[in-house]
Amino acid sequence: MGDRDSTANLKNGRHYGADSRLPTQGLFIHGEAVSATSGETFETINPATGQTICDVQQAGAEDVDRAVKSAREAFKVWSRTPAAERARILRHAVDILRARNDELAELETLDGGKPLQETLAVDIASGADVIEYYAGLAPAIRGEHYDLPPEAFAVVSREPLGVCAGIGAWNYPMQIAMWKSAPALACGNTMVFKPAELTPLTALKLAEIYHEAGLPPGAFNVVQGDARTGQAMTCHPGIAKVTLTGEAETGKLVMADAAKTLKHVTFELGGKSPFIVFADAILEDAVSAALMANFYSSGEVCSNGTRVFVERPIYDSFLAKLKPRVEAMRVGDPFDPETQVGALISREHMEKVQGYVDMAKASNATLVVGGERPSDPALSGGNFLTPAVFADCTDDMRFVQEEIFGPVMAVLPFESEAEVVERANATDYGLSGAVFTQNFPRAHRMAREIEAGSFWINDYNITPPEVPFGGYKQSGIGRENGLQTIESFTQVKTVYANLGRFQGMY
Ligand code: TXE
Repeated sequence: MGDRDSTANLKNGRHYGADSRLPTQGLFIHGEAVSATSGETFETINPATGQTICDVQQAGAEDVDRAVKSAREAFKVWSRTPAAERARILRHAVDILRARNDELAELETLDGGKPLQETLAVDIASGADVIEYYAGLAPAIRGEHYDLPPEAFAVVSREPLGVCAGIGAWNYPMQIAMWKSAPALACGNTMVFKPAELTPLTALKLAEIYHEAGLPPGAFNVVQGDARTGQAMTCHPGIAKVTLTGEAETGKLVMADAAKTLKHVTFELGGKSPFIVFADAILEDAVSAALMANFYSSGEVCSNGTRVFVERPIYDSFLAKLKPRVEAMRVGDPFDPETQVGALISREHMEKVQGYVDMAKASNATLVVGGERPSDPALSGGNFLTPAVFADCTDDMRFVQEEIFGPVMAVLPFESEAEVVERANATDYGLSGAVFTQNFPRAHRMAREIEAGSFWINDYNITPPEVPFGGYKQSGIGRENGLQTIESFTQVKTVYANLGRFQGMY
């Protein structure tokens, strides 16, 4: 994929641009780029132009088997590597990631259509921070000793699981690869990772960087492909755990396949989260946060607060302040540093989102702004939609109940705290939520009452590595980040030692 960070490769100061074309991409197995044996390829398309970036080789079952066998070999070495050494290698990878932040951000923008102003600031950095966090924890992974008088003791140790499968979604491709591999590798596991077929490129860079940092060959392998490749992983007997980021329906399919060999699973799935604004909120902050909670990454964020509940007394003023802010948002070329709303991931996904917009227009909801294809002919080849706001929504509307995963905000009035809690929880999802209020007791009552794995008070979508992230109900199983995640990438062994003679019963 082009020469790495050689300045000669820079074109107007960039490694990648809207017109970048790359050679065919393959897999990364046992420390090197290799070709798939399936013979099948698929294209990865630039969402902002509709142009093909490159062909990518589809990994078949035999390729997955090769990757798993390589990872099992690597596990013998990596699981026996001292934790301090594992930490050093992971920290070296962090240094390389940070040094190559801009190059990797440009590649993420090329492949995913997200604005460079986002990928430069968040996509690589938020992953590198998590790798750094787990590198720091690796040497602290320990067991316990129990003295069992008169002549025994027990030792409880934490051991890695083995080969883990990471399966990523397309909205934060490299961050997801880093959030899944960091705890896995810190705990001494090895990983076979499959990025989403719509965004295959940056995971290969992560594999190269891990290898350059000193990870043993096979400790982090990358296979490419669609659900078929994913299924070859979730059914593979050599995989001990599956960690998936994707839709809830995909989670159910993966859980069923993983069950056949009783694999450990962690799922980060979809959401339709409540964003609740009380009359005593700082209105300007609530409006700014609602914009970020609905339109960041063109709305393609699982934890977005897409059901915006506004207390009746400020309902009109909230909308009055919101509308001009949305109208002013800059939709366009994601490589333009001024662009705030980039392209949706694919033509198919854009049409799905447009379908929800049309559904909302046909309902009794009021279109406040947006939901159109931009008029600029230069954008006609890309998957662009202007950010949409619908007001006067009701809970029974399909676009209010279902995850759209695009720039569509639903605003709903409410009269009381008890009412909004009941309505906010009336969903099969439970990923996130937020409240904007200056009333301290009420803020904490809402945090307690809302059924979600992450809840923000007067903020939104802040996910530091120290705290766990994940969903209640059908938004997921398990957590990513935080201390608890060490437990989901290790297993506990109890060793009981008898210092005396065996005391038989017979
Ligand atoms: O998901 P898909 P997408 C969710 C987000 C949205 C979805 C969008 O809410 O619902 O992800 O991402 C592979 N066996 N989150 O469209 O289609 C597939 O190839 C094995 C939540 O990519 O579910 C891809 O790599 N694998 C998240 C991956 O699963 C299968 C944050 C996801 O595909 C498979 C970001 C199968 N049967 C997005 N079917 C969070 N909660 O943190 C598909 N795949």
